[in-house]
Amino acid sequence: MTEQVTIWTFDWVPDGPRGFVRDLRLRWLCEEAGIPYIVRTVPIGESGPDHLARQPFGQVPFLNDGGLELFESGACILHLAEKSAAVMPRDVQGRAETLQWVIAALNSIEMVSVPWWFLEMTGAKENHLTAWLESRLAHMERILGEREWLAAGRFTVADLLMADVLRVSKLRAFGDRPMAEAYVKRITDRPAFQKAHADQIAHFEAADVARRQAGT
Ligand SMILES: N[C@@H](CCC(=O)N[C@@H](CS)C(=O)NCC(=O)O)C(=O)O
Repeated sequence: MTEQVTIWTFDWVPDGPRGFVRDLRLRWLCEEAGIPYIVRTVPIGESGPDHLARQPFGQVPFLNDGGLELFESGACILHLAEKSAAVMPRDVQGRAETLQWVIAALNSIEMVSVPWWFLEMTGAKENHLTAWLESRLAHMERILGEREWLAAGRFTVADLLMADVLRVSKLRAFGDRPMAEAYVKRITDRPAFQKAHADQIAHFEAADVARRQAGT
C-alpha cells in the first residue's frame, strides 16, 4: 500500500511562530489540491540523527510521499503541486510561469524579507537591508496592481507561496502597500488556507495541553 503523504513539523513551538511554521505551506497545498495527508512531529530544540537525516539543517518541514523523502518547503510544495492541475498548470507556458514565480517568491522576495525580518527582531539599531526590501516590495506592489494572479491567469502554487511570504506581520506593517495587502487578504481568505492555518494552531494548542498534563 502506498504510504500516505506525511507532513513533518515540530511537536511544539511558542506562540510567536504559530500560524507561520512552514508546514503550513504543505498543509495548504494539500488542502488546495485535495491531497489526503497526516502530520507527524519531531521534538523542537533537539535535532537528533533521525531528524538530521531527513532535514540536514535540523529544520521543519519535511515530507514523506510513498518512498520519497523531501525537505525544503519550496521543494515539497512543488512536488505536491505536480499532483493537481488545480495548483500547477499542465500547459508548458503556464507551468513555466508558475515555476518562475515560485522561484521569485523564494529567491527575490523571501531571500530579502527573512534576513530583514530577523534583523528587525534582534532589535538592530539600523537595518541595512531596509532599502533593498523596500525596492523589492515596491516592485511587488506595481506587479500586483497590474494582475490578479502571478501566473497562468489563475490561482497557482505561485500565489500560495508568494502570499505566504508576504503575509508575515512585520512585512505587512512595514509601509502602506494596498495592492499587496489586498492580494494577501484575497489569497489567505481561501478556505484551504483557513483550514490549514486553523489546523496548525490547533496542533500547537493540543501540544500545550499535552505539555501541561505532562507537567513540562
Ligand atoms: N528553507 C527552509 C526553511 C525552514 C525553516 O526556516 N524552518 C523553521 C520553522 S518555519 C525552523 O525549522 N526553524 C528552526 C531552525 O532553523 O533551527 C524551508 O523553507 O523549508
